[in-house]
Amino acid sequence: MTDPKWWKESVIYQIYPKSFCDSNGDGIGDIPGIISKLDYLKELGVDGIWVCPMYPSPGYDNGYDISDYEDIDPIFGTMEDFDRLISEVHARNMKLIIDLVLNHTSSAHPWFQESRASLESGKRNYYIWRKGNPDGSPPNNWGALFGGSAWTLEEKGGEYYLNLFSAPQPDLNWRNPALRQELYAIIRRWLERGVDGFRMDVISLIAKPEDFEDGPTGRSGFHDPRARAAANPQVHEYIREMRREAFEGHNIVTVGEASATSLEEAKIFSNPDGSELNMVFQFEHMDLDGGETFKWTDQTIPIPALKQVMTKWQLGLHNQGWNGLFWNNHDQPRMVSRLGDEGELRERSAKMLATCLHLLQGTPFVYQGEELGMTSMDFTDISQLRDSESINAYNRYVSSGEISHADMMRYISMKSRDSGRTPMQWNDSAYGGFTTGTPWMPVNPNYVSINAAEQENRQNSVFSFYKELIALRKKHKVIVYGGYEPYCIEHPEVFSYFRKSEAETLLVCCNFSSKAVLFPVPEEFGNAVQILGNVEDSHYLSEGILASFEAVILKRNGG
Ligand code: TEU
Ligand code: CA
Repeated sequence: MTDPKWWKESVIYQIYPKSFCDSNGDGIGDIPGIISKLDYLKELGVDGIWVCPMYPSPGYDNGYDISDYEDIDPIFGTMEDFDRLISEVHARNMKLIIDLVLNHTSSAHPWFQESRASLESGKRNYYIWRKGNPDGSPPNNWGALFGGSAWTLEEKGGEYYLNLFSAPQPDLNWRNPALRQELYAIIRRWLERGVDGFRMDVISLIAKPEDFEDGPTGRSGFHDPRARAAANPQVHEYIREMRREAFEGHNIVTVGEASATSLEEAKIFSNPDGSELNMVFQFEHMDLDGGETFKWTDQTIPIPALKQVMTKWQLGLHNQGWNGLFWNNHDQPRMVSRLGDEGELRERSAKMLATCLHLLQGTPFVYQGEELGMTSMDFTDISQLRDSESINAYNRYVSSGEISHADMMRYISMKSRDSGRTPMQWNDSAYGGFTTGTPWMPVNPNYVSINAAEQENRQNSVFSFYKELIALRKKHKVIVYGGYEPYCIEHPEVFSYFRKSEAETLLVCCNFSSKAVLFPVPEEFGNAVQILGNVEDSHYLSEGILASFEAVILKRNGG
């Protein structure tokens, strides 16, 4: 069962517009900047791009707080610029996926302004309002992801509104059919404009449980309500309705950000019958360093657990759903810093990580700079940070004396979203060629050696390796449609698996260790051919030795 689809055969490039390319020297990336780099993306070989939100926004959460769903924020350009982006992307035979944030709006959105104005407001039910407890405390002990309670008291009317992320991001009330219809109409208008799909922000959280019960609290003193919100079956009713009312009849791709979602739920979201979304981003592998419970530590990702989690999602969604594959995005520090090497073996480890991800089943996403092996940032001072999540956490834990300044800056460098948001490193001129002005956030000083200009035409660069990997996907359909079978799952350092179809069998071996290791060559691969690797002369086939951070892809002889 292969069920061919263009979005299964694609590789998508993620752009965080604020940090991609600034065309007018105001220090903020913009749409003309993106357009100027489309040839670079074409050269890389990607089939489409996903651009993070560019709607008008107060910018509390860098655009994930939308105040108008149907316009472009002036910091990024105009609607004409956006239309030009669509046609320039299409002219290069690529697809454009935009980000839709339908779980919440900005508190500056006119709907919320109207909703908060009075208890009788016609838009009151666009958001979720509840009375506090008799003692005046919030309705329950849920915490907001970026700190504090998930409930904010509105003086006027004396009720609390729900905000799962932060007070400036009030949650929409999906129980209200009028609200849902407004959202579907917005989607239809973007489709008319010509976009090719949507990445749907925290779509798993749109349906809230009716009871709003307290839950167990964590170190923050609050209950993290995401798993509860994600487990509400009504989410599927809403998504099915949205598909019927907004997506039907369009050859688009829909990618659900499935925050706090189980495998069983993900199967429903990405059901191959097409009744909901096309694929999901799951986060279990991202949370293995403690992120899900408390991210401000120096815990790292254990390789055996990583292999188990990836294998679970590979086997679990095979023929029953579809994985959006990623190591990096705008909410994550750089994977080469988390699991690879920032020093001498940076390039080799970046290529190993790429191999491991791109050969899995699913649609690979490349986050800007990943194709260069860009690293996380070493932040030393809070003034260098921009993300409310990190700033709020710093203020809370350092001022209370729970975590020292030095430790917190180290945790922030290792774990914060800002670590993945430093501007794209284009060349070795000032600010990495990102801007001619002053960048909105610091550029990683390693741009002098790590940059696109240095890598584009160098044959053994990370960039060239990504090109090869992306091309390989077009050549070997087994990468897209074949089955996944783990190999030596108990090995502590090597992540290895087969990809199998009737025509071809591949073996992928990725050494996540900084040391050389012995790793058995399967008998039927004795006379296999290596189709890609990241080490010049590999001793794997001949001696069963994988060098530090080595990755090899072998093709079994005779299919
Ligand atoms: O993220 C949702 C989410 O739950 C996490 O990825 C979260 O941001 C991260 O674990 C915190 O460290 C989405 C967007 O990708 C993110 O940028 C937004 O801030 C968030 O939703 C709210 O819209
Ligand atoms: Ca700009």
